[in-house]
Amino acid sequence: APDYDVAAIHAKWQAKWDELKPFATSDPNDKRPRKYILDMFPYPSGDLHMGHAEAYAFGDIAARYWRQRGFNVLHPIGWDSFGLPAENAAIERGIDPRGWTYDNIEQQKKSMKLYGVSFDWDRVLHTSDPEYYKWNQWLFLKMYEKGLAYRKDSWVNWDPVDQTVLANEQVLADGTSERSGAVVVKKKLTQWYLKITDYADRLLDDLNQLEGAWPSKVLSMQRNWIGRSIGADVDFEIEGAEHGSASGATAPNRTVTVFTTRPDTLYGVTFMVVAPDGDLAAELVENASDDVKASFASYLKQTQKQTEIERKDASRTKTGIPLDRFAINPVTGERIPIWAADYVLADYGHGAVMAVPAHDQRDLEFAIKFDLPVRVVLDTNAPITGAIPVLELDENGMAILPDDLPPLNPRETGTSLQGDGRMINSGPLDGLSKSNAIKKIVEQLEAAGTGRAAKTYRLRDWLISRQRFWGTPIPIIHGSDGELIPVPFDQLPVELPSTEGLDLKPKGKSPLAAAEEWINVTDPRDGSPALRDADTMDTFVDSSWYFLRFLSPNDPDKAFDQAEAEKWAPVDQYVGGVEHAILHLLYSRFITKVLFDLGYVSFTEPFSALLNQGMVLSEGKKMSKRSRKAVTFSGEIAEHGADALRLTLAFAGPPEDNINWEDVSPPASHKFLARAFRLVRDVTSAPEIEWKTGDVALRRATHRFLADGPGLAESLKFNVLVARIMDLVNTTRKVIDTGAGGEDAAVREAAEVITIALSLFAPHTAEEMWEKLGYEPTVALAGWRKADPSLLVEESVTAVVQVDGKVRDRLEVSPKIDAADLEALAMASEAVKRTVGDREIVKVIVRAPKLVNIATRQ
Ligand code: ANZ
Repeated sequence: APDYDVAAIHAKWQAKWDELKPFATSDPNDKRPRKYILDMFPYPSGDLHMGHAEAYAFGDIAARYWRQRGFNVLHPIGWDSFGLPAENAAIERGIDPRGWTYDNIEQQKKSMKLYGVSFDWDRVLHTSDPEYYKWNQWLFLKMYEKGLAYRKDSWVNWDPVDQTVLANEQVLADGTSERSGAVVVKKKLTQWYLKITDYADRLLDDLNQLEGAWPSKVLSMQRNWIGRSIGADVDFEIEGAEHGSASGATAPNRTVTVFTTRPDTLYGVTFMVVAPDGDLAAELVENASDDVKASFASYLKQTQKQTEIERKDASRTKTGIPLDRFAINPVTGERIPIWAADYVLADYGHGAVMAVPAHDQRDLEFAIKFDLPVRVVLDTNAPITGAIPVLELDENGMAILPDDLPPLNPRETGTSLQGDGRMINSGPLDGLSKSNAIKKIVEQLEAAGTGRAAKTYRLRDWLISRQRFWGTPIPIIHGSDGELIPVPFDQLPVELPSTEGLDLKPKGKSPLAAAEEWINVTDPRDGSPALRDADTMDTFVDSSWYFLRFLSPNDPDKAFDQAEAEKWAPVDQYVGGVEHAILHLLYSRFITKVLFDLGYVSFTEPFSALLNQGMVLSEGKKMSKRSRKAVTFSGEIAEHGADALRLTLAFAGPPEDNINWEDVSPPASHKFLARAFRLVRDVTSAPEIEWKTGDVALRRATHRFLADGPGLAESLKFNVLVARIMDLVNTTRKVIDTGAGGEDAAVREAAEVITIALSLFAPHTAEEMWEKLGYEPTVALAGWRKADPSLLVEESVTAVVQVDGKVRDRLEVSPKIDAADLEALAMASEAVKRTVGDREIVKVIVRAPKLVNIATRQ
């Protein structure tokens, strides 16, 4: 359209929004109800890309929708600005990561403004600002006070490229680093951990609250990640070492506890397996013969080369070595050999397994390979339904079972016996089903003090130390006596030093350790020389609570204002990529629960609803930073304008689906916007027009749209809502061109409703239309109109029913009713039935939708 000047309209309204601040949320007297709509904040690596374009389009549609519904909407943005890309770029170019980071932030901020996102620009935060990371340190110290932050020495995931440790969550399924792509190796280090495992049950159980509000895929990924297993801990005595210590004395017995999900199989245990890399294995071989020690040492070396993923791979050929030590089965008193094998993991359960080869596939393969006994204790061929028969006992007190089929032999078939059945070879458990046997054996173990019901989780504590520069310094001082001294709260933040003279290159040790002036401090206890902790925090600490900082982003005295948190939080709608399904969301949920326990918030889940937008693909590939194709955010905006781009993304399909850029058309979106724009040009009536008049069919269409819109927006069916706007534009155009014309009141009404609805998707165009319609800015706060219920009922006409020429009934029917339906309705009429009685009907004449004439013979 000649007067639809895309560039001018965009520039004009972006400037107006900066001036009018219609999206600010700081007025304390604002009485509107509240909504908190949050987009996951970006990492400032270069300019925004198409993935951002999609996510921010959807978050903005939600924010703009709720404003139209009369809500005070908090829609903030900030930057997740600590992290490795900045540091790596700084190393590459020999510059300070600060410059790179804040330059990129400026660039992205500019792009967001060009995109017309309705952020509250008065609440911006950057996690790399000391004003922000001070509160990471505060949070850390609060958790340290509560025993939720601790240091331990253990095998950690080491990224050999980035030269830093990684959390378990940062190691991909193929054993590589999600950051650098390098194969992750194990390294023993003393590191800081946050005790997320204390919250495992709550993190799991509270997912039920999110059912239906979060994508089910994310819920199940979180459940699997936490991985709760229910079973029992069983204590096995370990016989003292035979090859005594140097003094010749035999080591005393000690107890080893194993975790099992199948305590019912305790009578089928024929050996024990411990993790080669656990403390237990080291202890068991301490007094061993030189032969055992040597073979153990070489097996340990071999184990350490394996990734956790490889060790968990069930298809691998089993390996292991006997430790020449023995354990005593607590219920049978049997003496069983102890082996070390890499399929047992040091940090799961207790790092030791009671092996039941008849019923566990890994144990069976191991037993077959090393010729260890296999004893079936659950007959999976035995019937388990029906009443449990009274069993006869043989001379050994074992039950004689009325079996049709003999139990299968796993050693012959190579397949362990799974499923339910009846216990055999299990003394007092014989004849019981699996679940009854579990109940009974756990009771017995508890009574004897040799075992107890127990749970184990896949979730590990959150390792937060990073040996890198560009992150939050850990606010701990190491005294010369090894004491850990928290930096006093009033000395926070512990600020990062300047990079002058610092070599940031990764070398396995934090670059901060070499910052002489920074690292050397005095011990707060006595003024003696002491050292700062040289590591920085995992940046997922920064993003675990940022949604709260937005509520009082400039508060110098506290992390966030509790009263504001009560008003706004939790987040009503969170929007972001599914790549955060585990890490960021799990950590935020954890920290929210910690803050709840500390009394800082009154809710236990941070994000009430979650939308994972799909990806924008080009030629079937993700258009991320790494594989960026010709399609760029800035390029698309320059070519089509923000509105056409946003509309294209919203119209492409359900927001959670991926979009193939080849399948969509920004030019078509532009054409539609121009068409909508021309409607407004053709409205010739004044704003103060008398409503409730004009073309009735158009009014019905407009009010049907008003009635349906909210349901579509709230169920995030944005694409359907766009299609409905397009329909209404077409209907209105027809009335202008071939019906009542641009002066008709119904045309103005429709055009105004279209403009308000379009403000969700194409806000610049909608503002210009609103102004052309004769209103002051801003259309963003115009308000969604109420549908008139009288225009929503379907139209009806009155059909007359005559019997032998006399009117007997009148029926309200649809004008579109067909003859057969109308005849059926007429025949079903009580009045007609009464009149006709048992007379014979000779003829029925139907003129739908107005008349039915029934002739009878007397
Ligand atoms: C005896 C048994 C018999 C087991 C049986 C299973 C089947 P999930 O379900 O994953 O929690 N296990 C325990 N600790 C282990 C470790 N550190 N490394 C490797 N495996 C370990 O698995 C629990 C089962 O995995 C436990 O139950 C134990 O084997 C094994 F017919 O105990 B079971």
